[in-house]
Amino acid sequence: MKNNKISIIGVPSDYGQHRRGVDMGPSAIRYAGVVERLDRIGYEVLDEGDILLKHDKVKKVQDEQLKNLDEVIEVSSQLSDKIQDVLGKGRFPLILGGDHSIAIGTLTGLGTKYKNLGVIWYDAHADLNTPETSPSGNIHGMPLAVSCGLGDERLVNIAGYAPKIKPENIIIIGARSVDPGEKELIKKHGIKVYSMHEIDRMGMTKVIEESIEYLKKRNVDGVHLSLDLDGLDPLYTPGVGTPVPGGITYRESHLAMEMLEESGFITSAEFVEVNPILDERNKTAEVAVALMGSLFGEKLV
Ligand code: 4U7
Ligand code: MN
Ligand code: MN
Ligand code: MN
Repeated sequence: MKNNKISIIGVPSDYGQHRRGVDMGPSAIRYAGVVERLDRIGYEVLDEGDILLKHDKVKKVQDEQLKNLDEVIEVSSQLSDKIQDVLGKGRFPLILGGDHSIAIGTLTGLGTKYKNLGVIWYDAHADLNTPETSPSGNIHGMPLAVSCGLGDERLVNIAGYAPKIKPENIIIIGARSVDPGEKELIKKHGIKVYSMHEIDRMGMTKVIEESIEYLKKRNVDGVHLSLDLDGLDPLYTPGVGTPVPGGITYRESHLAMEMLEESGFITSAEFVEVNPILDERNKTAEVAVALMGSLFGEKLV
């Protein structure tokens, strides 16, 4: 990374989905040695601690199609403020989730600085649902749609502006569980998707080369990597709430991270959906940290 100063922000939120435990993700990733790992590569790492969640942890469902909406809004606003603070200090924001609804806050904060942000969404899912199309009502299935200005008004307008990103600046990598409404949005907005089919056919090398070319042509002023650990096959990352078989391998994922680091292109990153309760001996958090090693330029030899 060009920026030698990393700020780690933990977001212990589980409000975007129904399974308990993903709020422990930031701790699990810290125990897996994230600070030491990045420190060893030569970065100046500052752990900014966790976003403090004021709401009590007993979940009250307000709206079945937008579960825990008030809490998600609260977390998003706080995270957006924190990210603006970190960007103001000229540091690289590295966000640890928490479920993927936290990306609403991340992209809100980033959008205040980057007016043409590229987004690489590494995920088994497209996270493009709206309250109308969502099969679950879980907001972790909605962050990309919300950030494009689609969905509930209160979510879309967090921090008083919308949209946060442009659909044509998004690249989804690893998709294999996409709902009908999401497929429509992908077609309608021409969102670039490398599903498992393209990854199998083209290989990860070509997928990342094309992705970098695509975003360069779009003249992006920054690139955010949003990595949902369920993008990998559950064989490697079992500790996720919505595992889908037939996913990206461990080595393909390292290759992707290594190539993104070589591009010198990434200006922020988040690693989400690590759920220690569903995990096998912190395996998923360890994979997250290993991938961060590659993303931040750790060399094999
Ligand atoms: B994640 C789902 F229906 N699409 O909306 C939904 F399959 O952040 C899953 O990618 C969403 O883990 C998964 O509930 C959200 C479902
Ligand atoms: Mn997912
Ligand atoms: Mn996701
Ligand atoms: Mn999930």
